[in-house]
Amino acid sequence: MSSPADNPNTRLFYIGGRWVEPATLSLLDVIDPATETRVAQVAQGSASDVDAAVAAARTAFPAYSASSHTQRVELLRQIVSVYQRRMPEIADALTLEMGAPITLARGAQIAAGVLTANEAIAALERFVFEQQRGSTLLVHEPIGVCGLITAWNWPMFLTFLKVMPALAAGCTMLLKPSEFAPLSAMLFTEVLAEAGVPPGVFNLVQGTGPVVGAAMTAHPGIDMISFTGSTRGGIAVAQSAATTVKRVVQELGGKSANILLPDADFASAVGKGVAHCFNNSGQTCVAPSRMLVPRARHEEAKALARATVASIVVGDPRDPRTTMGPVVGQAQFDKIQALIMSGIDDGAELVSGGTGRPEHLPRGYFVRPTVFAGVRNDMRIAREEIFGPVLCILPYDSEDEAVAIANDSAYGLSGYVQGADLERAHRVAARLRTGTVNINDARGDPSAPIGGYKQSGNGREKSEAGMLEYLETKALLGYQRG
Ligand code: TXE
Repeated sequence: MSSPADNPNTRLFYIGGRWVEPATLSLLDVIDPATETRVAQVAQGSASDVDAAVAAARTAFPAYSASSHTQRVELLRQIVSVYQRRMPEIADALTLEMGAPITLARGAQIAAGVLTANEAIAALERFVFEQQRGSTLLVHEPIGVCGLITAWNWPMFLTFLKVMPALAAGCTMLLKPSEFAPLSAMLFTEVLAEAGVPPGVFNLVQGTGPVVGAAMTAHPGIDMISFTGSTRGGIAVAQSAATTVKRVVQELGGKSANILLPDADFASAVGKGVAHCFNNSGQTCVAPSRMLVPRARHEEAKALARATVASIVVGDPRDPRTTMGPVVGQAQFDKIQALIMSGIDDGAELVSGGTGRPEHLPRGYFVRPTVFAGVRNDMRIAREEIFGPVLCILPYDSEDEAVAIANDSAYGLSGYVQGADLERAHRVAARLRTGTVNINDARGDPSAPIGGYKQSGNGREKSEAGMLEYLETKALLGYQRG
C-alpha cells in the first residue's frame, strides 16, 4: 500500500467532481508529530480556489437539493461501504499526521466515522421534513451551500459529523480540513468520489484558517458555516460571517468537570476519569479535565490517579503497545508546557508528570502525562482549555460547592457525574450548565446531540438537532383551504 504522502492528490483540490490544480501552487508542510520531520507537502488554497469551489457547489445545488430522501440514504450507505474498505489506510494517515497511537487510530478514531455516518442515516430516516398545522404547511428545506471547517484532533469524526448531515439535508458544500490533518481529508474525499457523490455536491480545498477559512466565512455564496476549533477561531469566524448574515454553528472546546459524589466507586471512577481525560493525548473537546472530589477523599483520589498514570505507555504511535502518542504540533506542545508551568507557579500540587518530555523520548511532541491536585478553580490550569494530557483534581466541601465550581467556567460543553445514588446524580446533572452530562461513565450514544452552552459554541451536531442546522424552515400559509 503506498503512503498517502505519495498520493498526487496532495497537490490538488477536489472541485466540481474532479481533482484540479490550485489557482496558484503554494505548499504546506505536513509534520509527523512523533519525529518532528516533514512527511508530506500539500497544496494550500487561496480565495480563488474558494471561489471556484463555491461556484461548483452553487451549480450543483438545484439538482442535489431536489434528490429524494431515499436517494440520499442510498448515497450515505454507499459512502459508509467505501469508507469501511479504506479504513486501514486512513487510520495510518491519522497516525502519521496527528500522532494518534495506531490502536486508537484503527479503533475509536476510525470507527467514529462509521458510527457518525450511520447515525446521520438514521436521523435522515427519522426526520419529519413536512408537518401540517391547521391550514399551514411547515417544510424543512436545505439551507444551501455549506462551509465546513474542521479541527485536527478527531479528523474523521469531525468530518463525518459535518459532511453527513449536510448531505442528508440536501445541501452542497466545501470542506476545509485542518491544515494539521490534510492527508486523511484527501482520502475521505476519494471515498466520496468513489461512492458516487454527484459533481459539485462535495468540494475540498486545503489550506490555513486565516486564508481559506477566512475566504469561506466572508463568502457571499456560502449560506452557513459549521466550525470546530478554538474559541479564538470561532469568534473570528462569527465576526467575518456576520457581514453576509450567514448561519454559524460553532463547537469550541471545553473545560469539563467530572464530579465524583461522596458515594461514587472511587476505585473505578478515578481511573476511568484519568483515562478518559488522557485519551488521544488529552486532545478531546469533551475531555473531563477537572476532577472534583470531596475534600475527605482527596488523598485517595491522588493515589488512584498516580497509579493510573503509571500504567500509561507514552511513545511511538506506530507501536501497538503505545497508549499515548505525541500532541499534534509545536504550538500545542508549547501551550501545554506553559500551562503546566503555570500550575506549578500557582502552587498546585504535582502528583504525576510535569514539564519537559518523558526521559526516553528526546524528540517528538511528547508530553508527560500530568496530574495536579489541590487545584483551585481560579488557577489558569482550571480555567483554560489545555488540550493535552493534564488533569486537575479540585477538592470540594459540599454538593452545592461542587456544582458552583463546575459551572464557574467560560465553557459549557459537557459534564460528568459519578455516584451510586442515581437520584442524587440526576439532581446534580440537572444543575450543570452544559450541552451534555454523562452519568456514571456512560459513553458514546451516537444519537445524542452534542454542542455547548456559553463559550463552548452555538448549535448542535448529530441527530435531528444536528440536521436542523443544515435546514431552513418555510411556512406555507393557506396551504390547505379552511
Ligand atoms: O485551533 P484553530 P488550533 C482548541 C484547543 C487548542 C486550541 C488551538 O484548546 O489548544 O483550540 O488549536 C481553522 N477563519 N481546540 O490552533 O486555529 C483552522 O484552519 C476560519 C478545540 O489548532 O481554531 C482549522 O481548520 N477558520 C477544538 C480549525 O479552524 C479558521 C479542536 C481549527 O483550528 C480561522 C481544536 C479563521 N480565522 C482546537 N482560524 C475542539 N472544539 O475540540 C483557524 N481556522
